[in-house]
Amino acid sequence: MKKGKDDMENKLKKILENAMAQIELSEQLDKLGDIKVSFLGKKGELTSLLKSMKEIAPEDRPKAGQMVNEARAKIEETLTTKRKEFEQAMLEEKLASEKIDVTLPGKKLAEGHRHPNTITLEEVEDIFIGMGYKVVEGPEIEKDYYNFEALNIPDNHPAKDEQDTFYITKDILLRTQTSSVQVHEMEKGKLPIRMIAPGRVFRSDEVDATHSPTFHQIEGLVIDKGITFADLKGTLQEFAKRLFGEDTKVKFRPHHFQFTEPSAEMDVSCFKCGGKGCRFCKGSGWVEILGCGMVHPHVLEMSGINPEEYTGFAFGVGLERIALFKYEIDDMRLLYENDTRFLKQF
Ligand code: 2NM
Repeated sequence: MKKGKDDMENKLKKILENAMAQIELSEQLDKLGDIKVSFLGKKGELTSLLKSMKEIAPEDRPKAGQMVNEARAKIEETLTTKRKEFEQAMLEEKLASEKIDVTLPGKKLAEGHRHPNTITLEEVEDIFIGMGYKVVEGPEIEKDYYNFEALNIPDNHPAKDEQDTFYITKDILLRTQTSSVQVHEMEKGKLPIRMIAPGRVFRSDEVDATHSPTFHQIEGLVIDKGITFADLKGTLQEFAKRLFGEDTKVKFRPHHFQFTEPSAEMDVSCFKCGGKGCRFCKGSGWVEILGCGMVHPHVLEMSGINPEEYTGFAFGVGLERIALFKYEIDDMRLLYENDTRFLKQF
């Protein structure tokens, strides 16, 4: 005797219960795929049941078929519902984890700032640009000629010793001053000249509170018809007032440089004590700030400028020296160590 549809119905009920339970208990999305295969796949339980249809009495088959189809539909529907639940939960989790609270205070960026050397340099540049000068840069590696010879410091001259530097070859060296940039500018033959040449220079010095084998200079040069020492004094006095304050006084002491004649050093009244004398100016009321002079006729001549027609003045100032004064720092090494505890103060 053929098996009845009741037997089939029981089996179907079990399969259905089993499927529902598995779907209900599944914890991951990909688990649902496995469940689908194990019930509805080619070798799945429901498919096997369908294959045993021939054991059922023919008159019961339509009903049995219908029951199997309903079961399949039920399983599919439940799988779909569960899949949507999973997807919704995953979406909610993702949204929660990516949520941005726009009312929270922003994260502060650690913003850097210019080095005290740079601040000072830009201030000096602004002063001279305001007086019609241009800023010119040149190479740190120079020919001996541009660093010494063209500046009236011939080979074997003792002045060369004072500025001993680092040689790359016998004729190529690290510049000891930025005057070399001015020689290049003079050689171009475009007059008049109003320029400053800032940049790194090198000397074979030992490191201490006021010396370093590499530091920065700003050298200035003016060449035009009828330039006199009065122009030099007026210009540098104005520079000192702009940099250190309107009440600053200046004085010029005779000095010697190879490339200028006459030459001088300029002192400014101590901006700490106003000239009364303090620890900072060692009681004198003055601090030395720069060297200067009228460009030596031989220097002009060597660069192709006629000293009968043109005259000029030049000056040189150490950038670090000014920065140390301006910010009342007592050790130059602090400017090179890049200790942020120090740098943060500016
Ligand atoms: C100084 C002092 C005095 C100077 C001279 C020249 C040039 F190129 F015209 F000859 N440039 N800079 C000069 C003059 C530099 O530094 C203490």
